[in-house]
Amino acid sequence: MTSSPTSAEPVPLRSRIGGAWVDGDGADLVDRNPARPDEVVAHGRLVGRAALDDAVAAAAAAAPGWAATPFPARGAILARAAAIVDEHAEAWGAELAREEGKTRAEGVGEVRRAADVLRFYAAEAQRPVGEVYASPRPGEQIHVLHKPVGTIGVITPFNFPIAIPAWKIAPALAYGNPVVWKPSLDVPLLAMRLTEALVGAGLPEGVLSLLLTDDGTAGALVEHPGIARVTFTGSTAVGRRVIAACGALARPVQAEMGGKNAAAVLADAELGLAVGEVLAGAFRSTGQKCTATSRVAVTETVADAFVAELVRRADAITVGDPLDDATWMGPLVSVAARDRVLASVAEALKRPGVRLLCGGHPFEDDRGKGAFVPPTVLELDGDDELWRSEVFGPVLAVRRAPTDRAALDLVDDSAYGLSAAVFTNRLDAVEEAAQLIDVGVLHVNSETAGADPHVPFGGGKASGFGPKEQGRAAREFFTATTTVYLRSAAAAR
Ligand code: UN1
Repeated sequence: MTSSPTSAEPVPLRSRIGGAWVDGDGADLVDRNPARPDEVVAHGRLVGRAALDDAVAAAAAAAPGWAATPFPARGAILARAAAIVDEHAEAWGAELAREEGKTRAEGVGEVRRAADVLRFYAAEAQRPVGEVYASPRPGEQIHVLHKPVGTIGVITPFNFPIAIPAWKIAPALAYGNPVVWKPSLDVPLLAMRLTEALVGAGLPEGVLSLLLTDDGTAGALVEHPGIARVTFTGSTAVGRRVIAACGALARPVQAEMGGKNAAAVLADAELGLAVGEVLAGAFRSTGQKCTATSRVAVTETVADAFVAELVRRADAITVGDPLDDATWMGPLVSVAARDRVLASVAEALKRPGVRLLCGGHPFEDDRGKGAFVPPTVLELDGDDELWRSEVFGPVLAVRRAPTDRAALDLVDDSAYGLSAAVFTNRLDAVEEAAQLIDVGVLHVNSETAGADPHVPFGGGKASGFGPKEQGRAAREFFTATTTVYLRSAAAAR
């Protein structure tokens, strides 16, 4: 592995409570580089329950003023934050790569994506803010107002340290709500950077608090009496606990959870394209996307050619330091994640009908000390745990199907329902896939991952709960409607 171009002093980490940056007084928070776990990227201490209460109180105090701030003025703050994020895209993208493990190019791309999201919601101020319906009664109109709901509890995962927070926090703020945010402790530095951008853009005191805190305090945030709604992205197991806690309180919740996304490669597919897209879907961000491609169903007539090319190209992927421009795939987020992924591959290989086509073993060179796992492809003869359970790493399972229709059925055969891809030029097969496959996002001739900022995102079944994210869909979750029957007294007489 080549050496890192930077290994700066650890950055001091701080939470933001109300209007102040605060050093925690709880447990140590050590943010390590998963490529070289000895290297500390950032360092600080956690805050606890008292900080949560302070943050919620500050949000409550700031809520009326923020709701009353004209929408265009709120939008202007988000637009300034977008500019600050863009200005720092290179530096923060490299920090993202160092703390999370995705490549520098992906890190910079993600930071720019966060800026795009902020700009989208800044522009919400220029779009309609409600609806007007005709009334059956003379002299009356029916207006539907979309109003702020109160303080939003935001819980975000490690895998998109700035983009996912942006697409929750930007709409929450745009529609007039304060935010109390608990990010993944694997990526506190980028959480601090997004907060810096929003504070630097002039967000009033108390409107956004960032809590670098433990899971216990995150649970208390979900149930805190001062929180109006909760938006969560993370695993299905944790998401279900968040949904249950909110359900008991009749508190609206938006949960974006796991995936077991599949691609169908049909008999007429352009195989070079399909291989490239499946590799990107499976191995970009080291497979750590809820939208990652972790299964492929390929129609028998093209299976030999597809699998041979897939394995040849997977084996040729350059795995190494995310800051090295020659690297195509970096490490997993942590050594613990590496051990978990390698163990699930080793377990799978003990079962009949599971064959390793490439990867699957730890690296024996320097990379063995880091959180690296090689791109791993396995072929399954039939149903297997690997077809059902999310691994959240660079592990791809392939199955052959006797017909195109059988390949689509295999794609739909999942408890999850986030994303799918189909490779074909047949319009009737696209139509069949769209009707048949129960997913929130379907890609035709492109990888299962990816989400543009202006269109709805999210899935069903074990993948998602509550209103969709992104674009205008977000408004449903971050506002409450009041239907106003509006009649003048003169018309009523
Ligand atoms: C993408 O595919 O670019 O946690 C976005 C995740 C999703 C976002 C995926 N919420 O991976």
